[in-house]
Amino acid sequence: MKEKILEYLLNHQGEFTSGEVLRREFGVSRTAIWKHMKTLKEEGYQITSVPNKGYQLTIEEDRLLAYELEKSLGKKVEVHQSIDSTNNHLKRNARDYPDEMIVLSEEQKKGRGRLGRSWDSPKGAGLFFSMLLRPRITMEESFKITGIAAAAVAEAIEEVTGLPARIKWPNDILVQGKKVSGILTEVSGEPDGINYIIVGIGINVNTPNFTGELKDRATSLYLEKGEKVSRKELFVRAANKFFRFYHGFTREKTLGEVHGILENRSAVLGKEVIILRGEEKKQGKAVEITKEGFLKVRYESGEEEVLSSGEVSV
Ligand code: BT5
Repeated sequence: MKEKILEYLLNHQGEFTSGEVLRREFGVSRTAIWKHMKTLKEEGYQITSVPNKGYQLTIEEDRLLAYELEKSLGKKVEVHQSIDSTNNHLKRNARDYPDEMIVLSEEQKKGRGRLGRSWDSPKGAGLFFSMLLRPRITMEESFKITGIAAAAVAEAIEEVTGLPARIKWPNDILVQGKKVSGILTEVSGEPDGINYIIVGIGINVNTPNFTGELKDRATSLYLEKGEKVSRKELFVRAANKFFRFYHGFTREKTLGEVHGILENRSAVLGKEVIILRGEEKKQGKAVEITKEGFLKVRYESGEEEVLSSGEVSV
């Protein structure tokens, strides 16, 4: 019912609709209408109510609306105004939510990076979302999901903004050498089979500035392009691409075209890199992105190593 009322208001933007009209249209009491309006307002919809006139919905530009995103993607989408972390939210609800469900939030109070690091998620300017996946793959294969997400985000950024997006293996997207997006893939399961995977993606879209430690290392699409970028368009494109690559992978069990994207867009390939493992630091040259999406490095000794995860700095 709530969705039906929302759709009605969306179709009547710029005008007031009285409670009585809605009551007749949907055959529910005015108290029920009032309660749905209250819920919609709590969900972040800007609804003005004026006595004797009724309700009016105003959609701000580039507002993320679950109803609209669901239509564009054909998947279940939830949009929160504020949340601790979209990854945490999916983890808490993994049992009840459908496969391929997507959760976005306008801000995150405890946005997470890898290894207990944090992800800056200020209100309204970015895209912070997580996807719940239940593929029939092994724990080892699940590593490829990060590469699939990175390829999708990098291509989507370039197609929507025209900015060159590079992938810093394994989970960062850079524009002009600065981090614009990060991916956090979390897996629940056993070595031979997984329960679910949560892929969380953060993109600095219209973030106006960065302070502190992020000042020199982070950037946003707005800062690089010099104009605002549509979060809606970027999200739909990135999610559609992700699912196209992901379905190809679960069908074929290979990365397919994603491998080429990881190679061509790599920010580390052919470069001297430092491999960080806890306290240990090793220097080597990034020589290959393998068909599995792993990074092959060659050390000064001539010894080579294939990394399936980890931390690399250029
Ligand atoms: C990541 O970790 O880059 C993964 C980030 C994933 C964020 C998404 S948002 C939706 C979903 N819900 C979550 O709670 N998380 C996911 P890592 O490689 O560990 O990088 C973390 C480091 O990036 C931090 O230590 C900072 O140095 C830097 N950083 C933090 N916030 C940033 C931002 N907004 N832009 C660029 N760099 C940032």
